[in-house]
Amino acid sequence: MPNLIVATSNPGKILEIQPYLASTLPDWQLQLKPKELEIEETGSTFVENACLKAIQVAAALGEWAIADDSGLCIEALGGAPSIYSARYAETPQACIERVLHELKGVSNRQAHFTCALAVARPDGSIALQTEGICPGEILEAPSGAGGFGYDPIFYLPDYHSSFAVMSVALKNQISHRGRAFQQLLPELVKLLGKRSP
Ligand code: ITT
Repeated sequence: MPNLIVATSNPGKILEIQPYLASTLPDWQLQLKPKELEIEETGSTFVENACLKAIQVAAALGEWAIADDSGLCIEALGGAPSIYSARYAETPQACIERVLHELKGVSNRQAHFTCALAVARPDGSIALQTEGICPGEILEAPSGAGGFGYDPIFYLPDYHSSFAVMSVALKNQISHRGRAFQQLLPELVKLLGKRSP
């Protein structure tokens, strides 16, 4: 079986990405990026960082690779934390606390998540890239224990709940990552569906 390297170290992302790839590319072996292969995210956009991760992992291993760069953009904070979402504080819990502190007394709670996906060939060139967005609101306090990252404070008015209350399956249907995958998968099947190693 040919290998597709999932170029992430984030367990929350892996849990969400795996079902898409496993059902779409059953003839491919999904492998995680080796932990010691660290990529510096020096891009200035989600797409640039997703491409950087996919390119460097593919080129280092000589295999196909897929990468996700994502984050939360909050209107009242001028779009922050954006591409710095993972680095906004020391831990995911501290990231949430920082956002809630910065939004204390702020009535505009509009925000969106963005997810950029990039697929690189074994020679390190980009084959596919796409982006998905999911609008929502920032809660006053965390709600729910599921998901990862900022999920407990990201509220979906249409579903009357935060991402952290939803099943992975429902989150995947409506999330930024889900939307990015819905665009990517038909192209990915055309590209890799019938390919042998
Ligand atoms: P990799 O680079 O190894 O994939 P990372 O966590 O560093 O892992 P990013 O640089 O793309 O990845 O940062 C994404 C951050 O954005 C993530 O750590 C969360 O804080 C946040 N985030 C992205 N998608 C999210 C989601 O679906 N739910 C909650 N938080 C999310």
